[in-house]
Amino acid sequence: MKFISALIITFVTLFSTISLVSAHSSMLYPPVRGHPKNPNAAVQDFACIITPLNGGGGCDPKPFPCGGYPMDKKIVTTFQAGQIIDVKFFNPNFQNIKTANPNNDQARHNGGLCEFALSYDGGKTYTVIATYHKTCPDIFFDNWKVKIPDNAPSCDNPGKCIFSWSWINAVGNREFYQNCADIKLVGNSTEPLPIIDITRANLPPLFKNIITPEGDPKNTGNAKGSGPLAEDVKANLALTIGPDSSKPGSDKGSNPKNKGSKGSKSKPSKSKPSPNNPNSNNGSNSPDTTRKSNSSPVTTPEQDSSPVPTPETNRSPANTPNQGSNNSLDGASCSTNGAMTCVNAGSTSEFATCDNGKQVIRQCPGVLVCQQSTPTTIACNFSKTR
Ligand SMILES: [Cu+2]
Repeated sequence: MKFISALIITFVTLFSTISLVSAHSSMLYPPVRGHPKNPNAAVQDFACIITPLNGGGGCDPKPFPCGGYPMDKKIVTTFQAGQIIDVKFFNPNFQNIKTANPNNDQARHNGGLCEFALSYDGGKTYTVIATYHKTCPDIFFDNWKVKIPDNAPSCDNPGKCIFSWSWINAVGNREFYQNCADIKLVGNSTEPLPIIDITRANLPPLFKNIITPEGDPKNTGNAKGSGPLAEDVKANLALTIGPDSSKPGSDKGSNPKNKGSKGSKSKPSKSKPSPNNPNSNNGSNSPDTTRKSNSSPVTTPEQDSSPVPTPETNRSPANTPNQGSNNSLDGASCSTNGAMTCVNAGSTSEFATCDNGKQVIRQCPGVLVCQQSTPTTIACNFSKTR
C-alpha cells in the first residue's frame, strides 16, 4: 500500500484521471480513515482508498482491519446511543451526484452485502449493527440508515472506537472491502455490546471462504440501483442488541431468561469455534456463510424480556448450526399463517415461518440464535458478550 498524499497532484486532478476507468465506491459519511475527502485523515490515499483489501487495479493488498490506515489526526465524529445515522457513499467518478447520469458506471458490482459494525478495540472484534442486502452500496442513495444501539456504551479511546463498513460484492471478483471511521460514542450502558462478527470472506488467505451474496434485482450492473431495501431499513431500525432491559447481574446466571439456556458463557464446555478470537475465524466456518439474504424483518423488536417458554431441552450441544433448510420443518404444512417457530431454540439461528400453509425456513442474522418468545413469535438474540 502506498500513500501518495505528499504528491502535488490535486485531489480533483487525480480522481479525474481515475475516472477514465470504473472506480469503486467508498464510505463518505461518516468520514473514513485514509480518505481524501476526510480533512482529518492522517494520510490521504488518493490511489487506493477505493480498492478492496485484496488489492488490484495497481494497488497492493491492504491489511485487515481497516486497510491498515492510521487513525485520524483528530476525531470529530460523535454518535449517541440510539442515534440514527444516514450513511453516505462516495465515488470519484461522480463528483456531483445531482447532475450525474444514473446510468454511469459506479462499479457497484450489482451491490451485494453491506454490513455496518461498531468496534471498541480498533477492529479486532465487531458488533454488526446494520445489514443491507442485495442493493448496497449505491452512491445515488444517501439514506443507508444505521441505528447506534440504545445500549451501546460510550467509547472515547482514540483509535479503538470504530464505525466499520464492509462490503462483499454480488458480481465480479470475489473481494472484501472495508472502510473504518474513527468515532466517539456517547452512551449510558456500562455493559459491552455482544460480539456479532462481520462477515469475513473473500480475502484469502485471511478469510478463506468465498461467498457470493445476492445482488440488486433491479439491474445486473453498475448503474443506479434500487436503493436500500425497505425490509432492511425496517430491520436495522428495529434491531436491538443484547440483554437490554435486564442488566442486573449483567453476567450469565443472573438473567438466564434472556439467553435461553444457552449458558452464553459457559466457556468450558461448549465453546464453539469461538468468534472471540478474530484470528481463528478465518471465515471457513463463519455462520454468515450460510446466511441467506432473504432475512426479512426477522429481527423482531426485542425479546421484550418475555417469558421465553423453556426453549431448551432440545439444545443438543452436538447440534452444530445446521445448514439452510435440511431440516424436517422446511416445507412442512402448517396452519397458523405468520407463526414463527425456532428450529432449535436457543442453539441455532434457523426458524420457520408459516407462509400460506407451508413452513419456510429463515435464519437470524449473523451469529444470532433463535429464541421462542411466545408460541408463535421468536426473537433473534445473542449468546456471547465481549
Ligand atoms: Cu471492481
